[in-house]
Amino acid sequence: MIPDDAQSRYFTENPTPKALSKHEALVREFVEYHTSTDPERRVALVTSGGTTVPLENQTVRFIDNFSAGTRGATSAEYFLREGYAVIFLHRQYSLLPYSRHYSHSTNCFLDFMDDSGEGGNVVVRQEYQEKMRRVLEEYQYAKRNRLLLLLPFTTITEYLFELRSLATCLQPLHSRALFYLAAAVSDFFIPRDRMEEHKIQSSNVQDGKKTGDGKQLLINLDPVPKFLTTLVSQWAPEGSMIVSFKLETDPSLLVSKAEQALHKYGHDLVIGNLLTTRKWEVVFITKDGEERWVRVPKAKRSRSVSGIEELVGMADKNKRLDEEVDLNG
Ligand code: PAZ
Repeated sequence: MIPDDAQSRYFTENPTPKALSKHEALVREFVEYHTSTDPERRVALVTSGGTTVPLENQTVRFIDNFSAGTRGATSAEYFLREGYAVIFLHRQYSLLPYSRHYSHSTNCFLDFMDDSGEGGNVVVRQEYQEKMRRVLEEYQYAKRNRLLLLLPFTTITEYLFELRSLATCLQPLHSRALFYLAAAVSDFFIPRDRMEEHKIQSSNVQDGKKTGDGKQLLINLDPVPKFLTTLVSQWAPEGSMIVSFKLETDPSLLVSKAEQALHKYGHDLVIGNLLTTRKWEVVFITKDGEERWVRVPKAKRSRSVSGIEELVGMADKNKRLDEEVDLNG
C-alpha cells in the first residue's frame, strides 16, 4: 500500500530527530546480537508513555497527556520474564521496567533504606528486602544478557520517526518480532509551517472574541496522519504480531472503537481500556471477533502491585482466561 499524501508530507515536513540514527544503530546491533546468540529469540518493541505536542519550535510550552508509562513498563517486565528481548521506546523520564517499583512512587527511594547496616552502612530496610532482591535479580539478568534496550522520545514527531525506522530495523526478525503499542500517542499536532519559532508572547496573542479587549491564545491543531495501516502493511516485518491499545473515557464507545481499529488496520489484537479503570480491567478484541474482558478482582485492587498485566500473563499462558480471572470482580 502506498502511504497517503498526509503521511509522506509528515515525514518530509518535520525534522528528523537528532537521536534517530544512533537509535537505529543500537537496534540493528541488538537484533544482530540476539539473532546470532539465539536464533529463536523473540523481540518485542514496547512503546510507552505519552507524546508531547510542542507549541513553539524552541519549545517552552507543549501539550501533553496523562500517561506515566505504567502499562508499558510493567508489560515489558512480563515480556522479559517470558523470554523476549525488549526494545523499550518510551517517553523520556516516564516509568522504566524494574526501576518503576521505586521511582515516581509515593515513597521517596530513600524511604526504602536505612543506616542499620554494620558500622552504620546504608542497607535496604528489612520489609523491602524480599521484593527488592527479586526485582534486582530480574534486572541484573536482563542487563547481563543484554535483553533490554531503552530508547527515549519526547514529541509526537520523534515518536513517529522512531516507530517507522525501528520497525524497519526489525525486518530480519520476521515472525519473531512483536509490536506492543501502549504509548498514548497524540491525535493532533501543529504543522511545522504554522509553528512559532520563539516563545509565544502574551502581548502578541489575538484579540479575544468573548470580551472586547480580552486576549486569547488560539491554537489550530491538525490531525496526525494515521500510521497504523502503514506500520502493518509496510514497516513491520511480514508475519510479525502487532498489538495496539485503544483508550476511551466513555464506556459505551470502548468496544466499538476497538473493533473499528482492528478492522481498519488489520493487525492482530486491540486491547481496550478506560481511563478510570485501566489498571483493573481491559478488553481484548481479537481477529476471530471475540471480546474478552480481563479484570482484577475488587478485593485485590488496592494491594495489587503488579496490576492487571500479571493476570493477562497468567491467563494467556494457561489458556484459561475465564477461569483464571474473576470476571465479576
Ligand atoms: O501509562 P499508563 O499505564 O498510565 O496508561 C496506559 C494507556 C492507557 C496509555 C495504555 O493502556 C493505552 O491505552 N494506550 C493507547 C492510548 C491511545 O488510545 O492512544
